Amino acid sequence: MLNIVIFGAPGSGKGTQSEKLVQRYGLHHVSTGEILREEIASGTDLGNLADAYMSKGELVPDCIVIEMLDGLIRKNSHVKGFIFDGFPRTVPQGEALSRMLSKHGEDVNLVISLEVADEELIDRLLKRGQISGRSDDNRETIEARLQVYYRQTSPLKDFYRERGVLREIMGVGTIDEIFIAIEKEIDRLIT
Ligand code: B4P
Repeated sequence: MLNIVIFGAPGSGKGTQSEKLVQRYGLHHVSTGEILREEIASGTDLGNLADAYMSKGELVPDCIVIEMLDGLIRKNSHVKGFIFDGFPRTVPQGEALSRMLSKHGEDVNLVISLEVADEELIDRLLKRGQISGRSDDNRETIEARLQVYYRQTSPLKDFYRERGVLREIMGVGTIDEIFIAIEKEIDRLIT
């Protein structure tokens, strides 16, 4: 199995690059943000709970997201590998992911961290908000999400650096240029 984490601040291009990676490598895409938004749209109990956090730019509690992922990995243990997009977002989530994968004799093979300056992130998300109507793409919530990223999510970079799997990639440029840089890292690993 090839298990890749696409990591980065909100708006760094995780979702955008993940879609291209799925097409290129045939991996199973797991976007916790997408799953949670679908739950919200369907009005499930999980969706209502998640909405209370997401609309404020906060993270949904670890125990909820980890349980969600555990079921998903178990159900898809036959796939070629996973692209984890937006998961893990905290160190406990990172530890849980390794535990869950180890049950299948696997671990995270590569973490691609997309590096983008805050002003560019804010700009992208404000633009997306105008088209997508996403409730968390407004200035106040974007700023809260960035703070949450630096406080709760960015410590994962050291977590993965210590494990020797972190690769930092400049997330600025055209979508295709960034994709080529990611592809190089993956191809180095699998060839
Ligand atoms: P996510 O759905 O993961 O969303 P994101 O971080 O905002 O977006 P992403 O980085 O994927 O940006 P994109 O490619 O779309 O999370 C949303 C919320 O869900 C979180 O805040 C949290 O509340 C909750 N959540 C999710 N996972 C969780 C977890 N594990 N634990 C707890 N809570 C969780 O790109 C953004 C924009 O930039 C797009 O419009 C795109 O077109 C544009 N863009 C991309 N690449 C570009 C480039 N190279 N140049 C110019 N623009 C570009």
